[in-house]
Amino acid sequence: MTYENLLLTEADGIVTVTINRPKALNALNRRTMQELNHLFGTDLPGREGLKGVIVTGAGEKSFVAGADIKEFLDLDAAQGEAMARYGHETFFLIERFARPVVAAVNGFALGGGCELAMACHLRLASPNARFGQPEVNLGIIPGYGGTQRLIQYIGKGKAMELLLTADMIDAEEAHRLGLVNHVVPQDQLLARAAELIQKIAAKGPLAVAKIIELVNAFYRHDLDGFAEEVKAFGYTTGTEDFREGARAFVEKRKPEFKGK
Ligand code: DAK
Repeated sequence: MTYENLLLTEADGIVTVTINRPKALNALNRRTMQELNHLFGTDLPGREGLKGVIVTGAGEKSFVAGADIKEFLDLDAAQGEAMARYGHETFFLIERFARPVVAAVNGFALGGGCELAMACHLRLASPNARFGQPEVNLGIIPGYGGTQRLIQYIGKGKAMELLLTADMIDAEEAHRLGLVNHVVPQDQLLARAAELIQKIAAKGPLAVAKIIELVNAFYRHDLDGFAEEVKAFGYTTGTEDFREGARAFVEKRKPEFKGK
């Protein structure tokens, strides 16, 4: 697939994905959702040497200002449901991706933009970032997981308030509530996101993938997270990486994990 709305760069094993529709404040139109789906579902999973992915928005004003409102003026109920299903599938690909995905939130993260940031594993935000779910202003509800993931990060009471009032919160408030991991000056956002991924890349990759799976399992109704942890612990105990990690500790050296 050729990417029209995503800019992709790769350095030191990290792929940076920039949503690139600055004239529309990087709003997610259909094409951009298809590109994200293809990227996380097909292009990136088998990529050799991939340490992690950074997701950001073009320019200094906006991460993603929502789904593209201009595209859903004529939607009917069936089309809306199909779009939501596709959006969920796409954001699950990100949430369940086996390597860390870090959102570098460089401005507005509204509606679908806030939902995209929440589907990532970690969030760094610049001080000008603004988060919100303003869908009720348009007479709709969040359709890309916002009613579910916002509760996971900030709890029911505050999530209910933001979803019902459409209020925006700034980066500091988002940090205080636990929606954002760190607030970082805008010119350092991508470098700090890369540092975070490099830090995780030094750990056992199979264990990292399992942790992502298990943290997500807590929120799934079809899985018992504790039972999954028992199985995954057995699995990681049986890996060469665990033997290397334990041996390196005893020998007082850095481990060299092979992902086996
Ligand atoms: N979609 C399309 N264009 C957008 C946009 C958006 N979400 N947000 C901004 N733009 C465009 C503006 O129309 C404007 O374009 P021109 O008029 O110049 O052609 C350009 O970006 C610059 O925006 P402003 O001139 O408004 O810039 P300001 O600095 O004055 O204001 C703002 C920035 C972020 C406060 C403002 O643009 C704004 O309120 N934007 C809309 C925020 C919003 O309501 N976002 C949508 C949330 S609802 C669904 C699944 C999910 C969703 C929907 C359906 N289905 C499954 C069916 C999700 C919905 C949402 O995300």
